[in-house]
Amino acid sequence: MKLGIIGLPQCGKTTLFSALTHNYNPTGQKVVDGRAQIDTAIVSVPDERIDWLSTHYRLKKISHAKITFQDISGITTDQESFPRSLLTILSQVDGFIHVVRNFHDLNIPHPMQRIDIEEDINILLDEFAIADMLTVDRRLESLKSEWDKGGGRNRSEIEYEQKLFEQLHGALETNYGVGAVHLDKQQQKLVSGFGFLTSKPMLIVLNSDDKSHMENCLINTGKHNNLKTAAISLMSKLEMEIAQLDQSDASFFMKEYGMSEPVLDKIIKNAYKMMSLKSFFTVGNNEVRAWTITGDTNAPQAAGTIHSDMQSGFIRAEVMSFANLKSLGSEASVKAAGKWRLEGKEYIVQDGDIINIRFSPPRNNQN
Ligand SMILES: Nc1nc2c(ncn2[C@@H]2O[C@H](COP(=O)(O)OP(=O)(O)OP(=O)(O)O)[C@@H](O)[C@H]2O)c(=O)[nH]1
Ligand SMILES: [Mg+2]
Repeated sequence: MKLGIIGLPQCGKTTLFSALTHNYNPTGQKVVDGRAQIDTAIVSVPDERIDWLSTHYRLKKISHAKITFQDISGITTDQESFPRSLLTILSQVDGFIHVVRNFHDLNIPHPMQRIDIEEDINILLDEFAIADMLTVDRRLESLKSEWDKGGGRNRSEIEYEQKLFEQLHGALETNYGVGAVHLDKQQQKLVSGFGFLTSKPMLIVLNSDDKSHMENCLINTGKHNNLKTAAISLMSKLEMEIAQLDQSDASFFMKEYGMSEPVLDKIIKNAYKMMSLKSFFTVGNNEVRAWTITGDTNAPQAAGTIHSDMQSGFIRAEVMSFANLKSLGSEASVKAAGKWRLEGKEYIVQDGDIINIRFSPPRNNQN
């Protein structure tokens, strides 16, 4: 799972990135087109359930689910379109954390010399819509030349794709994101490789400098319809300073400022909710491990996140819920209460499921 931290210049992206990833080493830095810079760090998803499981099963090795954060700078208000390499980076993330400036500081220039949350959000959404429109139009052009040339693909296939991209064009023209267009499985396949920016979920983070600026999170994204957005407010600068303190000082300051949880927990919780993500657990090979899946993942697909052989050779999933295990105290009691289940291919994995996959290994690995 990769989340890109984006926003207008000097809105606080790097400050938030530092607060989120303070305990982790950046994995690398890439310079894109001179102007943009990308920092990457992989962090563990905090989850008390996995700690409980490791104590319960007396397994020392714990693997949390992982999230990659990328601090993506280089989106400006004075460029006609995104440089190609920046667009590639943006199109490869699973979701955006869109930082919006909500702090007042005369020493830090705002590109438009004013603070206006909704206007800033809409500037960036406009840029995303334009970038997607260019991609759609480029695809339509290449489909047209494919049609004109003849030979190659079946004409009905080309026509089918043309209709689809015209539909996307129409949606973008009327300020609907690509994500608002209902696509069937075949259409999703045709569209997925393009990484349309307006089809990705976006968590809007108002970067405030004062608690009083944090109250109202209801944001009007104006003319942009049906985008999958959610908004929260936080004080990135303070959060970054707190992230650098030791545990007891951090707790003191968090209490002082009425913060109920660390910034990493808050961001991840909201990102999971917005993207309908779930965690399931596996226990075995001396290890308790958490895995992240999207909301509608069935048992074989979940098995595939562990290993592709488990998906292709999927037979059944042994399932019990974390809540049942915790409240009943042992696997035997869960079984005795009839809450341990064998599930098949259609089963939609639930958040907190503890799963053991039964599968037949591929033939070439069998003796
Ligand atoms: N007063 C105040 N300053 C802040 C706050 N958040 C960030 N800053 C400051 O704003 C400046 C810009 O913050 P960055 O985090 O570097 O912003 P950025 O979005 O990464 O900037 P670019 O990468 O250059 O686009 C820094 O000097 C921060 O210390 C805040 O809540 N209040
Ligand atoms: Mg920065």
